[in-house]
Amino acid sequence: MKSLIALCAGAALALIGAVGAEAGALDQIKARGALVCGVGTGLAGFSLPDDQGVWKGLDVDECRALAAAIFNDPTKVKFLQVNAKDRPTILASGEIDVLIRNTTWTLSREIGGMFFTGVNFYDGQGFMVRKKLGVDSALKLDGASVCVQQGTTTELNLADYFRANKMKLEPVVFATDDETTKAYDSGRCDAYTTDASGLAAERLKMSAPDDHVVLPEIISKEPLGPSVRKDDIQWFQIVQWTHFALITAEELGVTQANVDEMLKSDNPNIRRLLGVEGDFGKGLGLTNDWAYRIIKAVGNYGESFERNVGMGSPIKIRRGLNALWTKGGLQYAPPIR
Ligand SMILES: N[C@@H](CCC(=O)N[C@@H](CS)C(=O)NCC(=O)O)C(=O)O
Repeated sequence: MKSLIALCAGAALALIGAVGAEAGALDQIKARGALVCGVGTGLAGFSLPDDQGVWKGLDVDECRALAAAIFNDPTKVKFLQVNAKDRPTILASGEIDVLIRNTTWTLSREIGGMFFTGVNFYDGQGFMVRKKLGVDSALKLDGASVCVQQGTTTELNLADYFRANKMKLEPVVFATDDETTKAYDSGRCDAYTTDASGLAAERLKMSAPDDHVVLPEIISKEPLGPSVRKDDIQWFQIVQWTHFALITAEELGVTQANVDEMLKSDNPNIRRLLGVEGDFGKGLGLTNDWAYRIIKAVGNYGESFERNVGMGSPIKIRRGLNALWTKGGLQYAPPIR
């Protein structure tokens, strides 16, 4: 009996040893020398390579902010394009460290193993139609054919909305974003539906953008944010607080241009954010200047928003729900203290 207990204890210890020996995400990323970020297949403003093949966008900036926090180098990221329906499996497979791809935080996704760290863009689903269709409300789409992408919340909300309003729906479903927009553009459907941010971005791709109108209804809540696997709380916190650092920097007026000057600030909140005081970065497993590195590399959240999707960008999205909480919006970060 004694020897059996000893054997069991030995086996248990070996098991604990094996689990303990498994490197966490942060160590794996450091050993690899780059973060692997799952992004969209090409959505202007969120994740799209520019003419030189350099990835740009609001989601891309969150990936770069993570690379800056870890390596002090925002270029140490490999971008993997992930199609809508493949998101849960690719995240689960370990091929990517984090998914930052206009992905809506829902209960079923979280139950399915995608753990959302926050919301980097508050969105909602809308519709686009041709002006010549003469429709001014989504409630007038009874019997319409609607182009929609497979494996999205969009597909589910569309069915709910038509059912709830007792309208007949003819969904025309495509596997990729590109196929969906091309089909609508070629006249295959009466309407096109996706997140409002996606409508603003995809409209630019249409052969005659001015021939289309976005209808006033927003039919759902689409809180878009990064997600990670559930097995690594340190990594979860790094991804979560990287976004909070971007928000906090905006709130405190710390920008890419003034961050070096701000190191001399007397404001205790700024001193803690930039690692002049406290051991917050080390507590996350990073260095104390983690947020300084982030802001130096990509700027604060407001700067990233304006550059990628804001009124000065081709996409022209207002801050709206994505304004800071101090300006009537929902973007809010817990205190760094
Ligand atoms: N937020 C929705 C929809 C996300 C989505 O995949 N949208 C489309 C159209 S905007 C898309 O494919 N986007 C990006 C891409 O593939 O690059 C979801 O999480 O299911």
